Amino acid sequence: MAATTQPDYDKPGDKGEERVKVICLGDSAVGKSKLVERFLMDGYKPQQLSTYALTLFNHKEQIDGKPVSVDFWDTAGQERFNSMHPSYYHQAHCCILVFDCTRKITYKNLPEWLRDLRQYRPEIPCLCVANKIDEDMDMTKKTFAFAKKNNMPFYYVSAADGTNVVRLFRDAIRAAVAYKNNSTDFMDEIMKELENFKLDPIPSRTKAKKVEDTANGDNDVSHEANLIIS
Ligand SMILES: Nc1nc2c(ncn2[C@@H]2O[C@H](COP(=O)(O)OP(=O)(O)OP(=O)(O)O)[C@@H](O)[C@H]2O)c(=O)[nH]1
Ligand SMILES: [Mg+2]
Repeated sequence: MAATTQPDYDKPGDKGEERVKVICLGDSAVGKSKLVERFLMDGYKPQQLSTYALTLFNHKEQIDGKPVSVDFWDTAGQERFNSMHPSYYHQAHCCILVFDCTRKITYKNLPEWLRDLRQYRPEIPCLCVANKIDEDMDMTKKTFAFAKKNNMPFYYVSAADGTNVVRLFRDAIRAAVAYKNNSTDFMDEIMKELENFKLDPIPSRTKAKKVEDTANGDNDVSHEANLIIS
């Protein structure tokens, strides 16, 4: 489905639900699209062409018993070279900032992404993500100072095996809703939770993820659209 106008996130959805917008940022091929795919479809196909434009995925979720309609916006990392269209940032309530822990340059570029984001959305919560930990579990022993320095929650994840993906996206949605409702202490809560959070070894982790997803059974994609912005 193609659309030419942006949804208005200040207005409630068709059924009166809260609407939030979550954007993904980071270099090309860090796994932005695969992370969204893993969360929404609980699927992962190794190959995929670069995202060619903007894709918008809608997802319904219950937060504290209230229905929330979330739009995940996904764009291609290489757009940074032509500078990102301001509409991408417009009305965003939360950002997932991704790097590939097997490619140092993608980590080094994070400050630039953050600078771009802050130009348009100075206050929104931003979650920092090291993706592809399945390729090298030793990466989880490394400290990546960028997140701490910028006071961001930090997640080791893998779109390939699902590690931590549900947790990341749930936190992103909760942070987006909290931001929209002017609740300021939510990020501190996430930071505290993450301090006490340990990764399990791979086999049980993958199993646990499956059980969690089945139990919740709410990862349905009700809407996907390519948004063309002129
Ligand atoms: N091993 C491994 N490979 C991954 C993971 N996530 C993504 N990939 C691979 O990395 C490549 C790029 O993934 P995408 O999701 O298309 O990356 P992107 O950030 O959306 O890239 P652009 O759309 O170009 O900005 C694909 O070949 C994926 O299969 C992961 O967690 N582990
Ligand atoms: Mg993509």
